[in-house]
Amino acid sequence: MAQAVRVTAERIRKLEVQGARNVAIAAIKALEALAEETSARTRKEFMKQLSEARATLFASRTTEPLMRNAVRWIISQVENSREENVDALAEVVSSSSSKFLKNLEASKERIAEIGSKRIRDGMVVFTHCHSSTVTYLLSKAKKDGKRFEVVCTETRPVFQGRITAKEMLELGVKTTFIVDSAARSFMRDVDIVIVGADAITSEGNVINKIGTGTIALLAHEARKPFYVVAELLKFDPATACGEYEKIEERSPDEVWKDAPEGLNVRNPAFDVTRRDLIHGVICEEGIIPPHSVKEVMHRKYPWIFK
Ligand code: RUB
Repeated sequence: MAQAVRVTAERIRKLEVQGARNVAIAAIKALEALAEETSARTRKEFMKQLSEARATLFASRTTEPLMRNAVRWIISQVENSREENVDALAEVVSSSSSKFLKNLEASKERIAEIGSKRIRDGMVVFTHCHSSTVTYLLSKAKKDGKRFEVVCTETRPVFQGRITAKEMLELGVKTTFIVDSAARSFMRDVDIVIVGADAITSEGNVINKIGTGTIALLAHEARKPFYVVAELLKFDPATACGEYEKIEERSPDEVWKDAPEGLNVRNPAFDVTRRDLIHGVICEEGIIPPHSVKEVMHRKYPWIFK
């Protein structure tokens, strides 16, 4: 097993790399490193190494279809190539990786461009956890001269909300930091809720950090618009074939390290937000209703269904 892949998978597992986009980017870079350092002498050996890398990366976090789509697509480009020479195959990994990363970057820019228009002067924006897509959108709004405030949750058990809070402060955005269970108390004072996504299912439900589903219900109760910002490649094609998106369950130690013996401590990392609670998915194709994501995928990324 290539060292770069092993190290990356471990960093992803430990949350040293966090958020669906960053996880996907790290996995792509690990494949690039594998291709650069490969000891394989034949096409067969190289394909075996790629397949082992795929299994290791997929196992690092369960609920990350963007990472799976990226790794699958890059490996499929190698499979489709007729090259026998390992250097040439490594070059396919490198060029496909660059192409995927470029597309990911373009999507991020487009999402920020579209989504930042929803931020109006004087708004209070509520967000949960840390989504690099959300914070990039907010930084674009700030650069465009919008004046807004942010309320963000700390996001138990591992406090990714602190990353969001620090980024917002660095941007010069007035930010209020709350415990997750205070969400309802603040919902009536905000104007819009914007969260990221880890996965979008074929029904248009969204999977994001645990607590997102509750926040969507609170937004519904308070009649506040609830938006999800996500690259379309967070869609999981397996859900169109009947699979459920698996929800990663992490170590109970993250919740309570020295919990009393016999106590059942559970730590699901994500939850499902039903599509009827979502105002719109802000993606690279515009703001679309969640139930139409699958159709848009058929048009824009048909390879995903193969
Ligand atoms: C992060 C999380 C983020 C999404 C989207 O969870 O739920 O909202 O991954 O992030 P964790 P991005 O911290 O467990 O990875 O927009 O950066 O892809």
